[in-house]
Amino acid sequence: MIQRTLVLIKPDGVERGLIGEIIKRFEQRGLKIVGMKMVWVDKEFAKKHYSEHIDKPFFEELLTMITEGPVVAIALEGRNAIKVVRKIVGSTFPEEALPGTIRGDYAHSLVEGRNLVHASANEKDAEKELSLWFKEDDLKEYERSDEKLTIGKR
Ligand code: IDP
Ligand code: MG
Repeated sequence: MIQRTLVLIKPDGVERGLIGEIIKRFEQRGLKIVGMKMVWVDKEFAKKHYSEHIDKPFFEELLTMITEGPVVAIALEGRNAIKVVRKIVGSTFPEEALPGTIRGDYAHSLVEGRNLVHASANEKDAEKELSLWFKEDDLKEYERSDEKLTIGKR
């Protein structure tokens, strides 16, 4: 199934100079970048993005973390993109994340919610998050030259 999903390079990823390293991993895996921008969101916006966590004890910390600097928002497309992207990102808690994943290679502990990246968890979240972060026009349709091999027929 061809899916689209949202990835955020969180402020800690941007501030540590890991934008290129992180994007490279999705790109080289064959996922197509269909939208990308840098944004510095406010708490109101952050509350919408993290609305599912409103009752969690770490909610305030989460809002502080995601608003402490600019983030890079990326819309990715590919076959089973949601699952593939979550695998590339690795476990929420970096100490559990396997080497070879983004969190497993560049983070070692969840300090104040910082684990470099966000990735949509399922189809419903992907749809909600993509429409929050991107306008329809921001997402581009084009062909990657390798997509017959990596995406296949639609
Ligand atoms: P995910 O990002 O791997 O999908 P979620 O459970 O959806 O993980 O949590 C969203 C984000 O909230 C995490 O990526 C992390 O930044 C933060 N977070 C999760 N659990 C904790 C916690 O126990 N303390 C502080 N922050 C947390
Ligand atoms: Mg999540």
